[in-house]
This record gives sequence, C-alpha cells and structure tokens, in this order.
Amino acid sequence: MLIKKPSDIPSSEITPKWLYTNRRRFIATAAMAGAAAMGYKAFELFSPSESAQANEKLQFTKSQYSTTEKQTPYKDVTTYNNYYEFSTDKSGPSELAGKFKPRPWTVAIEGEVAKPRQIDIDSLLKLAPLEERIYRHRCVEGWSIVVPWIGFPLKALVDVAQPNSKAKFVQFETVYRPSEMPGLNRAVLDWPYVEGLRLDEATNPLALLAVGLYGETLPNQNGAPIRLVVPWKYGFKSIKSIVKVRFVKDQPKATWNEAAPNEYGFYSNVNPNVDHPRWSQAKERRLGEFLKRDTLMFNGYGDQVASMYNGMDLKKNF
Ligand SMILES: Nc1nc2c(c(=O)[nH]1)N[C@H]1C(S)=C(S)[C@@H](COP(=O)(O)O)O[C@H]1N2
Ligand SMILES: [Mo]
Repeated sequence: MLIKKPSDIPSSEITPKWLYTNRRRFIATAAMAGAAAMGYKAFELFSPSESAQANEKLQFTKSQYSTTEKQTPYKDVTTYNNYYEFSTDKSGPSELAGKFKPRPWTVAIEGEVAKPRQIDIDSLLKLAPLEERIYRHRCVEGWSIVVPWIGFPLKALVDVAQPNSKAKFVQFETVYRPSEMPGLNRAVLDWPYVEGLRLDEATNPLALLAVGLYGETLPNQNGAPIRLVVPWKYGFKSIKSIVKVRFVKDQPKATWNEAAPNEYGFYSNVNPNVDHPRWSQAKERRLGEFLKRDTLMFNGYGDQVASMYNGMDLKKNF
C-alpha cells in the first residue's frame, strides 16, 4: 500500500498544517512521503492523472447515441492528447497539466442572448441529466479513438442562454492561464483558443458538453472541467476548458481556421473525400491498432447530421 493513512506517517514526515486544507495536495503529499520512504519518486509510481488529480465519480444514464465499438483504454485516452496550451507533444499535456485548477470555474454567456450571465460549473452540472456517450473521435492528423464521455447536450446550455433571433453562430473560448498552462508562453497559436459552430449544429442532439470520461470528472489534459465534443467533426472543433460561450450574427473566428484557412475549414466535418492539402483523409488509425481503417463520412454520424448540410458544397465548405 503506497498511500499511507495520516496515522501511519511518522511525525518526522508529517506535513505542515496548511497543506492539509487541500485534500488533493494532501493525498499527493502523503503518497510522495510513502514513495520516498521506499526509495521511489512519486512520478515513477503513479500515472499523472492518478498522482496529480483525484477525479470524482459521476452519476449518469446510458445514451441511445453510444457506439458499441471497443473503447480506447483509459490510459491512452488520458496520455495521448492534443492540448497545445500545455504542450504540442502528445504526452505533454498529461505530464504538465497537474498544476491546472479546474475549480472554481464559471462559464460566461455573452452576445445575442436575452441576458448575458455567468454560470457556475456546479449549476452547469445540474442543467440536464448527465449521460454516458460512447463516441468515435477522429483527429485531423489521422488517428482515432473511442471514448466513453460523460456529459449533457450542448442544446441544454443554448436553451438556458436564450439566444435572440440575430444569433446564427456560437463561439467558444478556452481559459487563458499562462501560470498554469506552460504552452501558452509560446506563440504556436493565437491564444486564447477559440472555436465555433452554426446554431443548428450547436443544438443537434449529438453535440455534447463533456464533464467527464470513463465515469469520472475530466482529467485536466482532456479539457477539465468542461469541454465540447462534436463527434462528426475533426477533433480540433472539440474545444477544451471552456470559459466563454458567445452567441453571434456572423461566422466567428476559430483558431485553426485562422492559423491556416486553406488547411482547416470552419466546418471541418469528417469527410474522407476531401483531403487535407498535405495528406489524405480517406483512412485513419485507431489508437492501439496496426492496420488503418476507412474513415466514414461525418465520422459515421451521417444519419443524425447530414441533413444540416443539404444543398451545401462540402468540398468548398470543408
Ligand atoms: N483549447 C484547446 N482545445 C483543444 C485542443 C487544443 O490544443 N486546445 N486540441 C484539439 C484537438 S486537435 C483534439 S484531437 C482534441 C483532443 O482531445 P483529447 O485530448 O481529449 O482526446 O482536443 C481539441 N481541443
Ligand atoms: Mo485533433
């Protein structure tokens, strides 16, 4: 047993009282004391999410929208990440997100709404019953995963926000905290990270605000405490750690679209027939598998989303 109970720790190892006030820090400190006593460093013994965070169990119901495909192991979902605010390496976010504080947290609702307001994360968690949604996720770089997200429909937030008749799009913004997110000190992207959806996309039943995965609150590297999941679009549309939701008249700025408009369109629907200028989008590699598989139109979610794009040229509106 590596984590000693307070009563097991010799007085020489007992931490100053101020550390006790934070339960997570206390657990980490106790674990490190135990590990140090055995001659190990704590990071050698715990995966980052286990050592840096105490994720909480969530209550949820099952969703009709879940795939029955094999789920990508927790370890892969939480250590192979894209989160440039921490690092551009896939393993970087899980190693560097330990300092990030996902609570307290509020999300600002702004723009073309009945009344701009701030909503606390605890109120957001009560907006609608939490569901488990097992979704395919397709990154534009060619890998894919299957994740059991826990969350609620984005539509529940849109309904509470009460957009007026001028609102045609929704823009989302990620928190900007250089002291907790080392990647922000490099100008790899134009910070803060922003993304957007058309209003009908935002209210599509598949658009999810995720607050957890694998039955527990989100690890920091996966976008704690609340992130978007848009399973029919390339991964970069699924913006993490959201602090602002802005309802607007015109198509809003989106980070990757701004960075390279010829490579990343605003819509970015998964489409095996429209290649990225520098590589094909016809196939993908499921994390943990050797052979590539065919990429499906709308990532396989066409029945639920294709009608939103009727009459649009998806080669132009990529
Ligand atoms: N704020 C922010 N959100 C982000 C990103 C990012 O770098 N910053 N990366 C995106 C990309 S490219 C992908 S594939 C997914 C990855 O989510 P995951 O790490 O939970 O699998 O997050 C998306 N959301
Ligand atoms: Mo991605």
